[in-house]
Amino acid sequence: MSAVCLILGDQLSKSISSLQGLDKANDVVLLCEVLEEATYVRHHQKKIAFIFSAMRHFSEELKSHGFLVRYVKLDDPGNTGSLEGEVRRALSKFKANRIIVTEPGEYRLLQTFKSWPNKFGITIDIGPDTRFICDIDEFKRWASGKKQLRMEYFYREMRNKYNFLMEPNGKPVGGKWNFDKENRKPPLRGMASPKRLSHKKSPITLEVLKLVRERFHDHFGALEPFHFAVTQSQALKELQHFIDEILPQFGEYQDAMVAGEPYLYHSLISSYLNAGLLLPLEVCSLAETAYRSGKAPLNAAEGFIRQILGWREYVRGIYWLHMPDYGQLNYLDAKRPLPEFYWSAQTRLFCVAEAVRHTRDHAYSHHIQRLMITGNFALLAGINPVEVCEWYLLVYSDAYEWVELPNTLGMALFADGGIMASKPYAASGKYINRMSNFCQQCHYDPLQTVGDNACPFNALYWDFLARHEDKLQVNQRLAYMYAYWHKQSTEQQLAIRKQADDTLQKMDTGNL
Ligand code: FAD
Ligand code: DLZ
Ligand code: SF4
Repeated sequence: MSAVCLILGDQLSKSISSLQGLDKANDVVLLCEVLEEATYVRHHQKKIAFIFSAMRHFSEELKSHGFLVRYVKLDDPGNTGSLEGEVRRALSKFKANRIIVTEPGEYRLLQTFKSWPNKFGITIDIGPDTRFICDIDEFKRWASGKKQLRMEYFYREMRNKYNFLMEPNGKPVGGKWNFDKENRKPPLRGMASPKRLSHKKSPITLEVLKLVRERFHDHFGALEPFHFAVTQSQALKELQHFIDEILPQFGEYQDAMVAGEPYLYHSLISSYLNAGLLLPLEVCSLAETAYRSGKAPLNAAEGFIRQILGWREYVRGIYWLHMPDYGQLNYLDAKRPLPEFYWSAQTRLFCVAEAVRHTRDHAYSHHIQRLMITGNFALLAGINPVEVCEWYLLVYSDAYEWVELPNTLGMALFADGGIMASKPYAASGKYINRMSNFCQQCHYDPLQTVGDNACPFNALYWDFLARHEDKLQVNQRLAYMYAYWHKQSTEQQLAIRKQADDTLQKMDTGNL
């Protein structure tokens, strides 16, 4: 009897645990394009095209390595539209008596997998997701007994354990663990994104683009131009291009934002890492080598490694530590519906419109735009976390719940009350004006808080602090801002709060 080994659309790595030890003559590897996964949230068109094309290329690669592969295309006759339906069909066709999978990236699918032994009356082996550096149980052990978790301490342990940027005496290279303060320069005048690679579209990709055009044209986002890498070798080329040409500037300008420049010095590798085309340890090793051979400064290499070895592993740990309750948290009781301009980009807030345009056109915007523009606005305006999280999960090509949820619900919205972040990432227009050139092109004035042309972020920022004083004033990191707020006269406070009310009303009626 044989086994059916289900590989999900974000598990496209030959080193994935479920593929190890398969009997190539009898066991069947199943990859299936199913409507359920493409529409449980209505993913961006580029994201669907990227995943389907990468899945089809991966299936060809597996066949060339001698695996017996069953690939079900979305339009194949008989496609049941669900993973469960496709596993059922494969079990029956190949008379298999065992299912093999790797831990999925989303809690809902883990529950589905666990229900299969009962449903199918056979066993299921759920192997660990070895594409991550830190095992889920290892993270749980690290977290256990700690009153408060902080990424920085987790990151230091990972640096030590995997010996990244360490001196032989066990001290961090450069004498510091973290060069974050050197990574916050505002953009220079005329700064533009370096040239990026675009990959020649294979017949497989062209066929997928046609399918997505036909079947998902009513989903958010522009399908073309389509520049994504869809194989491991293409993804490695992009990574090498980033390391050789772009990493040296990554450090200093990580937080900068420029109109018309979605990428700047970011690596654009998250979609590849999250789909299995790249592995985190190989990425970190290349960055360390660039530093050791004098090709990249320490603040760039450390900053980049911290994102992957630190943040990426940490958010995954937080997700699995707190699910399933995590997704329902709403510490600040935020209830407003998501404004229409998160889809249409039709707003006079230039920064938000620009971030939404980048997102619509590329299924990408960089971290600071996600956090300090669309995230910050949703936080200040009190938008319902469930709606915001759904938006983030569907619009970005790198989004899966394990990474999207802690970043959005925790880091951007503070809806977990401080599990992810030690204080809300709330900021006024002053921050956006400093870190971007957006305000120069905006209808609103970042230097004004009250009045017709005042930047909406300003009054919303103070109103946010005032609204949530009962919950936030104990936070030492906000003490300075509360002291400043209390120094304002009652008249000034009332004027600012009225301005915020008017802004929210304009938002609700589509006039912002
Ligand atoms: P770079 O800036 O070049 O960073 C290098 C790599 O570090 C990334 O590729 C990514 O793998 C990793 N990384 C950096 N920051 C984080 C982080 N906070 N969490 C996890 N990994 C990180 N990232 C996702 O991969 N998927 C998401 O769905 C996602 N949603 C986000 C939602 C919000 C509200 C915020 C604030 C951040 C989110 N992030 C998400 C994290 C981060 O914004 C993206 O990883 C990054 O923008 C991807 O672009 P890049 O590859 O050019 O990253
Ligand atoms: C995102 C996605 C999409 C759009 N389509 C599929 C699919 O048709 N088949 C599949 O196996 N996986 C797909 N995926 C990725 C899954 O949604 C992802 O594996 C889960 O969300 C777990 O992270
Ligand atoms: Fe955004 Fe305010 Fe600047 Fe306009 S003025 S771009 S709304 S921060």
